[in-house]
Amino acid sequence: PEVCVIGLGYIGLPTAAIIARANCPVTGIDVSQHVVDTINRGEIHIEEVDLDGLVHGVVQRRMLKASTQIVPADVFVIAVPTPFEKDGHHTPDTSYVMAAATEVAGVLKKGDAIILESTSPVGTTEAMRDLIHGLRPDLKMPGLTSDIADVSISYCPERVLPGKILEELTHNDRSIGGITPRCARKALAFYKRFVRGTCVTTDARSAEMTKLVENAYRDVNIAFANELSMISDSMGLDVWEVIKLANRHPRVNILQPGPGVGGHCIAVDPYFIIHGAPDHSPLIRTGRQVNDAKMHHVIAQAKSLVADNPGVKVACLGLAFKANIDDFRESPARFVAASLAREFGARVQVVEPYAGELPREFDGTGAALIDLDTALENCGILIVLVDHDVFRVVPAEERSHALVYDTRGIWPDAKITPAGASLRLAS
Ligand code: SAJ
Repeated sequence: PEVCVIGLGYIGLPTAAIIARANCPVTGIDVSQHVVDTINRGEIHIEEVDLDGLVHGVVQRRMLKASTQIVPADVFVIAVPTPFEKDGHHTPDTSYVMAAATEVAGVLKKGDAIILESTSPVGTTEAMRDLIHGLRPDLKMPGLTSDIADVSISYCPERVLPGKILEELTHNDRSIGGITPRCARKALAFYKRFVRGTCVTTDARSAEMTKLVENAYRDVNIAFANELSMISDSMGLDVWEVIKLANRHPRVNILQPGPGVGGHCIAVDPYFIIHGAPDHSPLIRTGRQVNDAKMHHVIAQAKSLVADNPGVKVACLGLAFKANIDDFRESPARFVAASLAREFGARVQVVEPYAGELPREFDGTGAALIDLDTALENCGILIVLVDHDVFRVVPAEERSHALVYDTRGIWPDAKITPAGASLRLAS
């Protein structure tokens, strides 16, 4: 089939490239002319392991091209962002999905399949169907007619991990939710072309909820670890030791505390559930609050460590939202480092091997981006915010001179809380 992938971001572009590799001609649609031009040159505008080679290859073979204009196709895959509104209520914003569906409606023909991949509140796929129904009364829509529908509409979320997107797009199992079972079967046949994991069919609403539940589950579990870290701090206990020991229980598997939860998924998707069922989601809501509070706890602790040691240079290690990637979106590390830079100015340095320059919020603070060796030589306070492998392997003797605040537990020999660190300096 001819395929049209709408939205060429972190999910859409790798998906388009993998479909193209499976020998389906793909047109990728994006609102950004820059993105379209970059891809048509065989280059990419995002960083992801092995994506550049793959995109270059499929563009050269003319299996993938990009455009700002929608084109007719047999299968439409929608992978546009679904943020939430900054209205204080975290209301899900599905306007990009509906705008994409409106575009698709303009070129839709009998026999086509539409697949929504964007993380979406429960009911979005049906709302999209209703919108298209209004725009194209000439086509019979699934779930609204007892006849066989003219088009199929499904919800098939991705569940890939940034940094492993290509591998996980191919090998992860997938939930495929049709508005009707017939829609699901049609989408299943499409995914079987390029997915090696097991594809399980269900209804669209269950598939929508499944995606949200996966990320809410992880958020709540990280919140448990973060809450433990704050409890342990207050009791003078080493949380990493406690978790390591507890995880020896055959049915306990506690995640790792950190400086908060970042990225575009785990810190967002739980709100889609909370918004859909506000009276029945106290645990999920509290999980979000705990993870946000953890970041403010880290800021407060880091600030008191820096304030208690006047004149000592500070290195913040890491800005990315998690280890070994160059993604700085919604990153607690970045927020903590910027907050320190605003308060302590040029005393604060940042080490981020994955960044070429500091983000804009550091402008005017006096903070500088330095390399790891310089930080180890010049800084008497090291604040570990990201567990990049390059930080993890720094030997103890290279950092033994420094006060360490390790929010990720990467240096088990230097697990010193700010209180402990001040004590050590004083002695
Ligand atoms: N984190 C911790 N402690 C942990 C694990 C993670 O503090 O033990 C933090 C990370 O540092 C990061 C945040 O949580 O700030 C999220 O990182 P992550 O690796 O848990 O997840 P993402 O955002 O990279 O990708 C998630 C994945 N979802 C799940 O694991 C349930 C991925 O499979 C989804 O496809 C992706 O969200 C998405 O797009 O929805």
